[in-house]
Amino acid sequence: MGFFNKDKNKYLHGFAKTNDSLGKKLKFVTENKKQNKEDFMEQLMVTLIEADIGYKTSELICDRFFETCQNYYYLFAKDIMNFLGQTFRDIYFEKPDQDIVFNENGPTVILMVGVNGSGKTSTCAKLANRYLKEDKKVALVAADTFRAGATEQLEKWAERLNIKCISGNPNEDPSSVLVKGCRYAKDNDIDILICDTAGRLQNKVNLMGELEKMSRVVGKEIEGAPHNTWLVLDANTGQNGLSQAELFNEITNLNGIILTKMDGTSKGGIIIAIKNITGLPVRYITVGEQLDDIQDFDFDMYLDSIIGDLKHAS
Ligand SMILES: Nc1nc2c(ncn2[C@@H]2O[C@H](COP(=O)(O)OP(=O)(O)OP(=O)(O)O)[C@@H](O)[C@H]2O)c(=O)[nH]1
Ligand SMILES: [Mg+2]
Repeated sequence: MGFFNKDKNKYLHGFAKTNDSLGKKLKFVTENKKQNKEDFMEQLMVTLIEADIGYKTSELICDRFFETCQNYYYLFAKDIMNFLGQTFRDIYFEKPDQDIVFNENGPTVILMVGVNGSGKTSTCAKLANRYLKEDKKVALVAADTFRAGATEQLEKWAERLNIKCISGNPNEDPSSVLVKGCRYAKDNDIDILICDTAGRLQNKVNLMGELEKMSRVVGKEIEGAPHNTWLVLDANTGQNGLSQAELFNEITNLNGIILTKMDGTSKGGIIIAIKNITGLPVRYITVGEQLDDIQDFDFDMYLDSIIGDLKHAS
């Protein structure tokens, strides 16, 4: 087995459950030859919705698929999977992915936001580890001054990674901790400053207002900051993830999503739904609790996990 295959297998491991669910169900639907066209479309729709693709996007996929296929008298399962793959791709790339923003003239500030328990703090550590391996100088900011123990949690990760963590006091204004973080980063030639924030529900107006303030103050310290504001989204939250993405985006100008706990969900369809509805690209996925359990999101690999078995279809 060549290096690429090994790497690919490791990568596909992150989507193992998506493959088990969406991929296998699609294969089952497409290979079930006894059904008529209407039954097939209905089953396809149900399968897509069950995989968290959401009603609106599932309907779009079915419409596109129907349009493409209506000129064919008979379709082999392999062709159906091919058409579906192409439809997924068309929908995903309708809004082109923007690259991650890196600041050429100073520290790049990444603000991690999301609801409680989505994986923000541990993802800060995984990202830091990732950028350290790329020889970047990284520091963390513990701007979750709200939850008891949150600062210590990030400080522990920083200690493990042997990097600086800028922290505040309990209940200190998180914006003031961010200002300290930005100043430290400028004074110490930090390349990447990763800022953890407190978990907040997207419908809590005052907490969302606090996020807006945080974005504003870092912009006054470092030009263009925050260069990246990423919503950390638990892949298991299903359709609520869409509402999180939409509401956080209204307040903070998100430019990416990190999808966590992909190792625990079979519903990877949310990726297509988020991209279709919000235009936000998935930057990374996390697939476990270890520092190395973070992967770049690669659409081709993702698609391969869903329809990669099509060569075995008849
Ligand atoms: N299995 C698995 N667990 C994860 C993953 N990412 C995070 N977790 C776990 O999810 C739990 C919550 O993670 P945190 O990083 O503390 O989440 P948070 O968003 O900072 O939480 P709050 O600060 O309370 O809002 C922890 O037990 C993590 O180890 C993942 O990719 N896979
Ligand atoms: Mg946290």
